[in-house]
This record gives sequence, structure tokens and C-alpha cells, in this order.
Amino acid sequence: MDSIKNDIHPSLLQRKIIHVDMDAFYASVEVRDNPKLRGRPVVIGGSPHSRGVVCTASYEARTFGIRSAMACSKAFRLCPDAIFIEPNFEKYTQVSRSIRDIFRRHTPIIEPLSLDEAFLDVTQNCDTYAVTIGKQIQSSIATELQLSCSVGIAPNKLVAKIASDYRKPAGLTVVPPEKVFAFMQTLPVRQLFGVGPATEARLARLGIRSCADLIAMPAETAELLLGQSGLWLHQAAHGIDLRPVQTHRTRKSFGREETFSKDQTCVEKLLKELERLCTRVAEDLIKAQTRCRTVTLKIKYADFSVNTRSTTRALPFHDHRDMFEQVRTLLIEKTDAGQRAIRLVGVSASHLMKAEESEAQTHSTARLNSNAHLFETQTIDGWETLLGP
Ligand code: TTP
Ligand code: MG
Repeated sequence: MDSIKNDIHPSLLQRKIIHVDMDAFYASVEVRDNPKLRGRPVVIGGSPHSRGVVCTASYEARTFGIRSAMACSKAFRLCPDAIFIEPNFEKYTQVSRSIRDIFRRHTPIIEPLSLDEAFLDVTQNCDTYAVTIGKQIQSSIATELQLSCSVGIAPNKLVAKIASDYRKPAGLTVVPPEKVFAFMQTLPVRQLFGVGPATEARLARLGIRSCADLIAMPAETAELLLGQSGLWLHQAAHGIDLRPVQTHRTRKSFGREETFSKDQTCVEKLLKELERLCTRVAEDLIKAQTRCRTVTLKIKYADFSVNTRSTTRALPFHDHRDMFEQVRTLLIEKTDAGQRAIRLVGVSASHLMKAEESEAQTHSTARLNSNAHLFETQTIDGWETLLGP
């Protein structure tokens, strides 16, 4: 990795990536459609007296400390004058499609990350500078959709995404290959892809707060301290990311969750809601012509602490009843349901298999082993334990 410090890493000379992220997306769409809201603190989420959380807030509302994922009641306490608006997902999906149409004028290599952000690979656009494309996109979005976005341009996805967040709103930040290393030096580790609050705290306990701290240590030390993810983090801290822009993202999971209007301790009521969620997830799986080998139960207790428990099987789950039976077992055996109040429950399905693929596997496995249930595995605190014979 030392060569990176002196020379430009070869991977930084291979791609030109643009990351576009809309500014205060849901809020900006609502303000656009109701000019009376312009300049006012706007919060998208439930009503201030509901138990919902804030999806996003206009920049005016952010000056009061209101942030995404904050309880609406807290947002109301911070700014009683804020205007609270229910999200209109259909509308945002429609706007998101129009934004993608604008991207497509410049390249077919687009990887949407959510409704409001995407990576574009413009390596092949040899006759136009990436900066020019970034500015054209900002200008089209402003004139055609009356919305603003921030743009990051860099030799890879990691740096482009950090760059788009560097100057918001309506910013455009370019990090050319020769500036990547210096740019990364200045950043806190939290900016690296995959570093959430838990990893950030773990790194801080090891004295690692900035990318510069990671850069200062040999890769072997990072691996020794943090395992496999230490190597990725060490590389990322240098601004190296080899991931291509992926145009076809295959879905990895389907999930549904519900926040109760009142914290729940009654196990029967929890089970009733979980049964409903299993039915909805199973419907989603059928629509996508897929089946799952893992079901995960998510519980958020009244104190907002979250607990997930899952079961993975060698063979896919049959239907919503099969999933629900497993979820019921997880709830009763692996959570504090009934003893601690619960705010939210969720069910998700992962380890997806195409329906026909799972049919083929079911038949071949059935021939090998009629006691397939003995191959169930269970994930406990991240460790896979074989519950087999
Ligand atoms: P973000 O891009 O994270 O936020 P933003 O576009 O509102 O603001 P910024 O200018 O900082 O980019 O998320 C895009 C949209 O996704 C956001 O408008 C609402 C939704 N969202 C949620 O519903 N819940 C969340 O916790 C977050 C972070 C976003
Ligand atoms: Mg955004």
C-alpha cells in the first residue's frame, strides 16, 4: 500500500464515476409542489403526536437539530413551528423515475442506491469531461424538475459518494486521481462505506478515528485488530475501491415491519401482527417468484434497542405458515417478548432462491435425505451453529 502514498494507485486511473444525491429529497419535492412551504421548516414523517419517525427534514428544519430517523415527537419539541407532512412514496417514486431518465441521457451504466441517489459510470464518455456531465445533470434536474442535487465525481464509487456529501446542498465536488489520497487523509472513519455507529465506536476504542489513523498503520495491523474487514477498511481509507457500477442489482431480501401505536407486552398480539407480516412477506416472495431459506425476526423494544434473530434452513420455507411457525419459535425462545415492552416487530426473508431452482434442489435433497429438517442452522449472535445430528 506504500506505493499509493507516493504514486497514483493504478485502479484510480481506470474509471470515472459520478454519484448524484438529491438534496433533502422528500422535503424538497413537497416544497416544490406547495410554494407556501418555501423557506419554512418542513418535516416529512408522521404527525408530531404519532409514534413515527422523521424520514427527512428541509434544511431550514435541520437548523433546529431535526434529523432523519428521529422520533417525530422529538422533532416537534425541537421546532414546534415545523410543518409535518406524511410521506407520499408514490410521488417520490415517480420523481425518481424522471431523475433516472435524465441520467440515461449520459450513460446506460447506472446503479440506483435508493430513490434519491445513484452511481453513474461515465468512463466511456471520452468526448465530455465528467465535470461537464455532472453540471449538465444538476442543471437538467433544476430546470426540468425544479429540484436540487449534489454531485460527487471521482475515480471510484467510494470516493464519489463521499464527495457528493462533501458540499450540500447543490454542491459539486471533484476528486481527481491525484487528489484522492490527500482527500481521504482529512476524513473521519465514519465516512467509509460500512462504518456505522457500532463500528465507529469499536474503532474509537482502538484509537482509530480518522482515515489518517488507518493509513498510518500497516495493513497487517489493521487485519490483526479488525480481521478481514480491517483489510477492506485499510484499503478504503486510502481511497481504493474496486467495485464496478452494477446496473442489475439482484434483490437479497424482502422485509416488512410495523410500529405499534402503543408499546406491546401481550405475546398474543405480537404473534397476530407477526402472522400478518409473514403473510405479506410471503406474498412479496410469490410476486418475485422466489423463495427464502432464511427468516429473520426483528424486535425493537420500547427503549429503541433492536434485537434480530434468524433461522436458516438447507431447504426453502414452504409458505407463510411455515415462516410464521419459525418466527413464533424465535419470538418465544429468543426474545424478551412478554417481559419487555415492544415498539416494533419485523419479519424478513433472505437467502433467496428462484422458485424453479428451489424446486430442483428440493427434489435432489429429498432423495439424499428425507430428514431435511436435521440440517437446519440457526444464527445466534452472528455465529452459525449447526443443529444437525
Ligand atoms: P438522504 O439522501 O439520506 O437524505 P435527504 O435527501 O433527505 O437529504 P440530504 O440533502 O442530506 O441528502 O435520504 C433520501 C431520502 O430517503 C430522504 O429524503 C427520505 C428517505 N429517508 C428515510 O425515509 N429515512 C431515513 O432514515 C433516511 C436517512 C432517509
Ligand atoms: Mg439525499
